[in-house]
Amino acid sequence: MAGKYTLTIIKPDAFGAGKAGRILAHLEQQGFALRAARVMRMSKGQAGEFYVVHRERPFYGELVEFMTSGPCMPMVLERAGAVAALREAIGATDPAEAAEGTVRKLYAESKGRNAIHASDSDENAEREARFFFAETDLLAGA
Ligand code: FUP
Repeated sequence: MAGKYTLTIIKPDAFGAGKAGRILAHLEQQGFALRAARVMRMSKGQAGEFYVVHRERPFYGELVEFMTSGPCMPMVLERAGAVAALREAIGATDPAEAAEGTVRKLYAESKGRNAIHASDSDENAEREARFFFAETDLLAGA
């Protein structure tokens, strides 16, 4: 799936505030096509594993708490140059630093509660898509 696909998550702050539809519409307007989606509440184990690269960081515990605090919406999106395009569309980690018109500028509350996740490389997009979706779910959207 390299190149064309990326993995995003509408995080519990945005999902719980009823912003999922607006965020997806915003991304569709920028050329992203929805290829797989689910609504789920992550377990502590799942969130801890998903963010394992951050396990030594001071915010790790808070991040796992937040990601398990309510339902979220993982999705696979397709677009040319998907990973870089989505990183640009979501904006900086801290919404106070995010560019105008980005998802985080429009919808995020804070650096910790920042509305959306996006894979940062093709390799991680593949790993993260497989974390949430079965092979058949991914094939269904192909
Ligand atoms: P991003 O790729 O923009 O989502 O940011 P990172 O991968 O650096 O961080 C992952 C998540 O950890 C962020 F979305 C929010 C959280 N985080 C904090 O809560 N505090 C920080 O200082 C950095 C990240």
